[in-house]
Parts: sequence; C-alpha cells; structure tokens
Amino acid sequence: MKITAIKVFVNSPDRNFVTVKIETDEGIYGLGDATLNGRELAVVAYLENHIVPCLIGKDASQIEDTWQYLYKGAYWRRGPITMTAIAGIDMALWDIKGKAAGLPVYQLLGGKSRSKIKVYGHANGNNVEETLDNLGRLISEGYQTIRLQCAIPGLQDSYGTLADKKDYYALQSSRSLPPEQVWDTKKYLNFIPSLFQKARDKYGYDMDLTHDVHSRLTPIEAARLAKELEPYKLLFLEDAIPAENQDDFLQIRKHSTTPLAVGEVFNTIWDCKDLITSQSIDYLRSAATHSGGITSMRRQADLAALYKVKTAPHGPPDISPIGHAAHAHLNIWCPNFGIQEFVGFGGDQMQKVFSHPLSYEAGYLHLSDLPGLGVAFNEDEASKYPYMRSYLPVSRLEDGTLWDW
Ligand code: KDG
Ligand code: MG
Repeated sequence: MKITAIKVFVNSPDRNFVTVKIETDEGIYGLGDATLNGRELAVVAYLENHIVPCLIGKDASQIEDTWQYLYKGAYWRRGPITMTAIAGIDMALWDIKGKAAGLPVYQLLGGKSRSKIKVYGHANGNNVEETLDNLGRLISEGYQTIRLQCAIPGLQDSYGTLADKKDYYALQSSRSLPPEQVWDTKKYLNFIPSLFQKARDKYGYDMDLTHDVHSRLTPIEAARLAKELEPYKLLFLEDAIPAENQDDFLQIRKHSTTPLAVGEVFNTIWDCKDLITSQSIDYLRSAATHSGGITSMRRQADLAALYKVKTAPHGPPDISPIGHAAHAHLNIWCPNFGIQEFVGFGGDQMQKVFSHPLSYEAGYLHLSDLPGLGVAFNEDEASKYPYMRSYLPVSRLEDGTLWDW
C-alpha cells in the first residue's frame, strides 16, 4: 500500500489543531494529530517542507521503519517540533493499519488489558469555596479522581483557574501577544496545603486528588510542598519542578512519600529514561501528540512497566480528538496504565469537525470498536475555522523576573 498524498490542515474550531491526513493508493486514509499549542505553524512547516516530500510513494504499512527514518534520518533528533510532526505521521499510519485490518488500533497493540479507562477531571476556582463546589460537582458526576487548582490569594490569573472563561477549551488561546501573569512562590506555598485540607475536611478521603504545580518550584521547595501535602494523600503531585535535570526528582523523593508525576513536555523516551530507571517518579505523563506518536509511547510505557511506573497521558484541550483517541487505544492496551487526564470533548465547533470513538460515563471513558483510531475529520466544516494566532501566557515574578509558566 503506497502513500499517494499527505495533507496538513490547520484549523481553529474553538482552538487551533493541526491534522495530518495520509492518503494511499488503496483508498484507505489515516489521520494524525500534530498540534503543538502556540507553535502550530512551525510543525506545519516542518511537515510540509521536510517530511511530506520524503514519504510520497513509500509503503504505508512500514510504521516502525518510517518512525526510525524520520527520527534518525533527520540527524537533528528530538525536540517538540520534530517529535510532534513525527507523531502526526505515526498516528496516521497506525490509523491506516487498523483500517486495512478492520481492527481498532488497540487490537494491533496486543488487545485489551481493561474494559474502560479511568480518568481524572479538573476542579478549578477563583477562590477556595468555588474550587470545593466544583469538586463536589465532579464527585456527583462520578469522578473518582480530581485535580484541584485554585487562584492563589493575592495573585491574579493563577495557573489552572478558568478566570472569566467558561471552560478549558476557551483558556490559553490568547489571540494577542503572550499574556503575562504574576507568580510568587511564597504566596503559593503558604496557600496550597490549606486548599487540600479543606477539600478533605469537606469531602473525606474516598476520592483521589491531584495537583499540578506546572514546574514552578525549585527541588527543595517542591520537597517542602510534597511533604506538607502528605496528610492529604494525593494520587500524585504533577510537574513539581521542570525535568531538565532528571536527578532533581530524587531530592523530592528523599523528603516525601507523595507520589510524583511528570512528562507533559517530554518528546522522547530519553527525556524520561533516568527518571524511570532511578524510580524517582510514579506516573509518566507523556502525550502521544508531543512525544513521537503511538510507536514512541508504547516504548516508553514498556520501559516504565519494568520499574513500576504507571502511565497517565497528558489530556489537555490543546490535543485534538485524534490525539485523545490515540491515548485511549494505548490506555486500553497498556498493562501499566494508571489514569487519563480528561477535560471534556470540547464545544460545538469541535464536535462538528471531529467525531471521536469515546464516551464518558461515571469516571471512565469507553472506547468503541471502530477500525483504526476511530476518528472522522470533516474537512469542509474545518475549513470554516481558519487558523488564528495564539500564545500561551508567560509568568513573571513581582519584580519583573521571567519565571516558569
Ligand atoms: O499547552 C499547555 C497545556 O497543555 C498545559 O498547560 C496543560 O498542564 C497542563 C495539564 O496538566 O493539562
Ligand atoms: Mg500539567
């Protein structure tokens, strides 16, 4: 089966998505997600100028060889632009293989390890009361695991809160230049443990809780937070520090038994290799879309399994329904799957552009048995929503120093 054309779409139904469509001489086509929030057009250019010309006429069934060709063959390995572009191609090839076989992708991975996919939802608020109300609402919707974020008193626009936006799909997509937010570590560290204490006081210990630090602490500050959160028994503390120095996670470990999760900005197995083999993390949060696709995620999951690390794929709104479907197939298969982040299926525009194989019920996602990844992409509908320039925010300390957002 030969690749005859590769089309790259960049559209903005509710928010920007980059969609790869690979067509073959047998009439089967595959879809992949190559969305990199805030840097979408760099991936489009990489795909159109550097990848597409090399793949026309190639055998669409050679997924592994194509992955190696694009990874090793570039000489310039790794990085978010390259690995997101590779992910778009890789997912589309898995989609084609599934459709050609008449099987869902999870069957090609080895079949099901479970019947449904446990998810965690997000409870946010502009104050403690609002966050706890949202936590109560999610519990009543069946969620058994919930991420808690709250605006930090004295800091406007704290990460994870919705501010005046109606949902997550409307967040983080500023049409102007990057918005600037103010960060203060002392205010944050003095506040977060009390949020968790109030959550446990009000709702008890039956549900699991998580929290996303978004990489803003130093190792010793993160150790302090992890230690102070111990009484509230988190499922995990996410991105307590940046993972540029993988050894830094051992600092946190030395001081606390709060489980640690990291990985949403990882691009390859090399970004998590030392974290896994030193057993300094508990959950790996790489995303198929940013981490080289299904081929690469499967390898990361297998390495993690050897060291009792579970997978918890990144599931933000800036991954398209194709990327979420790729996670669902991986999650259903993966023996060491932990939990999937889930913030809903998006708004009306998205629902018209993409149809997906997932449904939510009482804390779990269910995956249909459609062949391939099971996603359809409506090109005519997508063309109604052209790309719109969009940036993630940046953070500064109160004196103006640029900080990690
Ligand atoms: O594009 C950045 C977002 O995907 C990220 O901020 C979301 O941290 C995030 C999460 O855990 O979902
Ligand atoms: Mg995160």
